[in-house]
Amino acid sequence: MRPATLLAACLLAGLSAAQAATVQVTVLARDGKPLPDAVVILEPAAGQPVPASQPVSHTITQEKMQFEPALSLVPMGSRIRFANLDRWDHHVKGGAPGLLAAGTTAFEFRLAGRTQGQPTPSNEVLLDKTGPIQLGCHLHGSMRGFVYVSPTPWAAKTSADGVAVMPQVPEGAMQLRVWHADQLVDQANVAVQVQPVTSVSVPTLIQPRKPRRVQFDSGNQY
Ligand SMILES: [Cu+2]
Repeated sequence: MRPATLLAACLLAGLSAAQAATVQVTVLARDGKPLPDAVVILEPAAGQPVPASQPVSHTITQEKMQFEPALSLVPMGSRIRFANLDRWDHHVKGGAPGLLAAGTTAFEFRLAGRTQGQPTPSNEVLLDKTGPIQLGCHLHGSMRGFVYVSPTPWAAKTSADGVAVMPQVPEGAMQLRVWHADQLVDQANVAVQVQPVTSVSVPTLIQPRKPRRVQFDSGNQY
């Protein structure tokens, strides 16, 4: 092996070794206060290949006229089971946030109300496209929920104090994307150089519509 080739091989081996960092991101609302329930995603800046995430099976219930959890973050290829825990019917429709209100849906179905002693009415959806999905119900206009399908394994929701923590992020140049259900326009990506200890504060123009219930089904990681 020529020295140059050997050096290249060593560099590659070094890069592929676990040089992983923990990235902490604090997202701020327009008024400077911490922004909870924001989705934070890291993507390699130079378009390097992204390791495939392990898809998950996740359940969203309809209970007391609400989608629970109101915001789910799942990897690409995950399956979501919708289960109606109310005694009355719900409709479940999902689509891109801007298109759902206009009547374009990616999926929609009706779930009968639950009857005691019977299996919970449910239906499963495979998520094979990345990005945000808004959930709604034709029967109850106030029902609103969101699912974000992440294109990379480095994604997290911000907690009540606006902080998202992503472990096992490879070091190097990344693009940071922030998304929130109440954003009026897409946020500009932020360049982040991931180092062993990386802490970033991201101001945004997003102002949440109202204080939301803080709810986590399994922490702020999926
Ligand atoms: Cu409903």
